Amino acid sequence: MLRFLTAGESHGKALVAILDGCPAHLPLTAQELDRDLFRRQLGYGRGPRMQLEKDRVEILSGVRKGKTIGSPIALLIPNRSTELFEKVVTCPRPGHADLAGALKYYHKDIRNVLERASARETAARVAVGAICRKLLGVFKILIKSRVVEIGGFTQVKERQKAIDQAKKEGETLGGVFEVVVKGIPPGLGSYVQADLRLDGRLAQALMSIPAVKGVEIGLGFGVANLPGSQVHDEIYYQKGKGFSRKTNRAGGIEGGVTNGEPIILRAVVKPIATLRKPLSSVNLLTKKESLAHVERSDVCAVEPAAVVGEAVVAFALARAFLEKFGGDSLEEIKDNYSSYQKRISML
Ligand code: EPS
Repeated sequence: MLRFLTAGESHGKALVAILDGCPAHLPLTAQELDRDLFRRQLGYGRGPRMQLEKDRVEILSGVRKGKTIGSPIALLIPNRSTELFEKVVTCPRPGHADLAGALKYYHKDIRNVLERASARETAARVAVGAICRKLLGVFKILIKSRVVEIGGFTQVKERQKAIDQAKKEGETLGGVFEVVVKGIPPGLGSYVQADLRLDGRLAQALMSIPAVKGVEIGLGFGVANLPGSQVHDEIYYQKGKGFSRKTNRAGGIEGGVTNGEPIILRAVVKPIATLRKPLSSVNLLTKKESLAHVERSDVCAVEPAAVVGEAVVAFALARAFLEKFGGDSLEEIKDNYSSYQKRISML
């Protein structure tokens, strides 16, 4: 089974991840993972931290002579900016994990919460996702993302203007991003058990990204006011070409199973919880009314969230792909995949 864990605090020594269950003989270099780490650092409205960091991954294990060997892949991404690690925080920010985390773990210093709750953890997930993307790429499965809107604006110039304005006002902005997956075979996921449904698994993956508040698949919430004939994708058949659709309103998943059409996912990201013009809060120690903690942060993180979206989708799909075609080596998986392709062409 493909699985991973991450560890590391935002201003601690490093972020780490272990990806377990990756098949042997997948060509892999740290530079390939760095490409996605670099993309995650971009985006209009990011804070000063991204000027300080140069996220690069070191592959500590699981790769030999440029190829995976089937053993766990351990990844290390050092933090450059560690100076805030000792600074005590006592005024929780509404919208962050600060208060809920302090109550849950009985922390009197919120630093103990925010260091791990920070979206910086997503750097480790992006590195893991980049390996999954590489694996899926062998089977010509491609994952892309784009920002749909920020602060209600779709055009890049307007979006940037809105971010500039928010920054001036000490505000933050959210938005929507989309992830599209092409080349995915039919048959990933399953309808036979709740936890195997791929739509549920993808929604969980996207919802687990900090600040994501909602996920749509295909038409998503748009189906609410449409009749069935405008929601479902009619089925056609051509000899030699097989089954096809003229529309993809389902977003590539029916009954929790991929149907061979591109997977289309959208996620809404809330405005970041650290406001330079802080919201009202209460000091954890004195219980007196106080303004929420202000710490260096981003004004808008929708662009990096889209890159993280690609990564978490890559992991969820790689896991489902290996469930169906899994083997211990790439060669074994290729055999399984091509025999399945041959079989479904005979249906
Ligand atoms: C982030 C690093 C953080 C924040 C941001 C994401 O760095 P710092 O706290 O040192 O500025 O920029 O974290 C948050 C938005 C958050 O809510 O914690 C990163 O690497 O993506």
